[in-house]
Amino acid sequence: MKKQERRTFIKNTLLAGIATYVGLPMVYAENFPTGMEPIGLLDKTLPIALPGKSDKMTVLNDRPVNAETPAHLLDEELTPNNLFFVRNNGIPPARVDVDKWTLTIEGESASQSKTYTLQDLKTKFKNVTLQLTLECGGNGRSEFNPPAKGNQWSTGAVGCAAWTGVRLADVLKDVGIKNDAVYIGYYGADDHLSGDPKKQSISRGVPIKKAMEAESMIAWAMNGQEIPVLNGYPLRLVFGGFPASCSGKWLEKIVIRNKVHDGQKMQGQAYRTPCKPVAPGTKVKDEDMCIIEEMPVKSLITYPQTGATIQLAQTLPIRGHAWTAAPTIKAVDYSIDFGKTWTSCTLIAGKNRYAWQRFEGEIKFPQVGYYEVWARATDANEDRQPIILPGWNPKGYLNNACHRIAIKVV
Ligand SMILES: Nc1nc2c(c(=O)[nH]1)N[C@H]1C(S)=C(S)[C@@H](COP(=O)(O)O)O[C@H]1N2
Ligand SMILES: [Mo]
Repeated sequence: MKKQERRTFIKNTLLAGIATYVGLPMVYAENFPTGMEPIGLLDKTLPIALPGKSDKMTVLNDRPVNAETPAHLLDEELTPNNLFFVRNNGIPPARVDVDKWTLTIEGESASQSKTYTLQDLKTKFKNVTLQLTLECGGNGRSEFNPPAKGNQWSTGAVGCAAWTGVRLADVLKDVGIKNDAVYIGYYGADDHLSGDPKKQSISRGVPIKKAMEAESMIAWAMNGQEIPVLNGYPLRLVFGGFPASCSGKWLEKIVIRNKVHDGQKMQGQAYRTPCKPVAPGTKVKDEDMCIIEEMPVKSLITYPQTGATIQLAQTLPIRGHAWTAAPTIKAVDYSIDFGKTWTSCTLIAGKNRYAWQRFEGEIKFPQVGYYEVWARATDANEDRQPIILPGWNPKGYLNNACHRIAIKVV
């Protein structure tokens, strides 16, 4: 990390009152003089810990913060808060006063403008807890060739948590939705990287039909705890099945629009793929790019860790999760012969729609050697993961190729 970047990063985390130094909170951080660097951090050999996050995460960037989760650390039914991936486009709000936090709903297709405190949301509407999978549209980007610019996510920009909050539909209905509503857009309290208060780092949204789904939420808790600062504390949107970029963090405002929301990163090439497939490397005009809506079927092997060694006499248990925007996952199969034959796994039903589903299998290997275990999910729409790579696209979105792990049988 460059010195200037490091300084800004430290200053920002300090201001947030959430500075962590090798995983510990910095006590009395509010007294620490601005412009001074903690002596511990001047020692470049010490790792910088992300606030509220495990040091086992892979940090891709620290300004803005982007970190993903190694596959074997996603083995639990629900992703622990300290292991849930982070994708920030800007700088999280410096200070959050929960008691003063408000959410305003307005827009040309809202019958009125209405502002709620967190307490209002918690008490006026039915509280729900749902297991929802969030996956960044760019997860898997690192495999595309020619490479696409942006965070080089491998497989870990995904997680599934139990989110507690209210249904977005209940709140929108309380405000009143005009007949001409087509989209909702969000605004969060994070700052643009430039520091310009007039600029948004990101302001995306979803079609009104998606907003009104029973699983579309405004959440204040994650796995029964406060949402980590880096994941949107104290309030965020959560939409399963759509790119996670739609799930606005540090949520302050929702606009009900009479046209497709035109906020930051809704236009141009961002979060869009070519409307018609293109050859790898093709430059595609903005008007030929379409907004990503439903995320494709996908799965991840979370046990064992890639590279595991087993004895020939042993049976290898495997497991992982599969998810889709379709109503359910229908099947997960595995192959140990590079896709020639497939064996079906046991599949466990999800708690609710958009929860990822556990799959399990047991493998007996025929002889000593190097193997790969490939997993392939098929959903209720009969959509199935491609073995190698799906269609190339300029920004490297939607890579739902089969996950592969290496196994040594000795
Ligand atoms: N306000 C705000 N919301 C945001 C973002 C952001 O930078 N600012 N990033 C988006 C993107 S691109 C993704 S993939 C998800 C990531 O959510 P997570 O960091 O909680 O995993 O948040 C989305 N919501
Ligand atoms: Mo994202």
